[in-house]
Amino acid sequence: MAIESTLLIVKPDGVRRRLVGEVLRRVEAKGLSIEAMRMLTIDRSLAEEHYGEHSEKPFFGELVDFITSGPIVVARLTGEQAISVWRTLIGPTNPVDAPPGTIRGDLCTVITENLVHGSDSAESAARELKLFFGE
Ligand SMILES: Nc1nc2c(ncn2[C@@H]2O[C@H](COP(=O)(O)OP(=O)(O)OP(=O)(O)O)[C@@H](O)[C@H]2O)c(=O)[nH]1
Ligand SMILES: [Mg+2]
Repeated sequence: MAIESTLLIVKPDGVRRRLVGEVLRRVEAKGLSIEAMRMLTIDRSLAEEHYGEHSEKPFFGELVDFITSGPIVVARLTGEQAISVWRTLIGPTNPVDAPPGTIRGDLCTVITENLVHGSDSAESAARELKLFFGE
């Protein structure tokens, strides 16, 4: 067993489209535990820090505009190999390529408005959980 924790974000499109419950239903049905959760609207400086690895990319401005455009839901998920399990539930970055059965494959079509975020490694999970939950 390798119990891990990871960061979930339901992005502003997910909140606007009333898909928070649908996302959390899938998380819980899979067997991950929601150990902490809150809703907030993030400012540009937190968004730029969270997505710092993409600061030189051409889509960075659009990404920061979008993630700060309304309330998001953040949660700490814990369970067996939670980091990769959560990424598998989400599906590939571009919803056009995401297979049915994944959150992005079932529920969205546009790469910027791809509904949810999941930490992509143990290092990212530790860094991102500290940003949003201080631990
Ligand atoms: N317009 C555009 N947006 C992109 C592109 N690549 C990534 N993004 C956006 O930037 C976000 C972060 O990119 P990545 O970290 O590489 O993708 P990800 O890990 O699947 O997505 P997150 O869980 O949001 O971090 C993605 O969720 C997309 O919304 C791209 O080529 N074009
Ligand atoms: Mg990412």
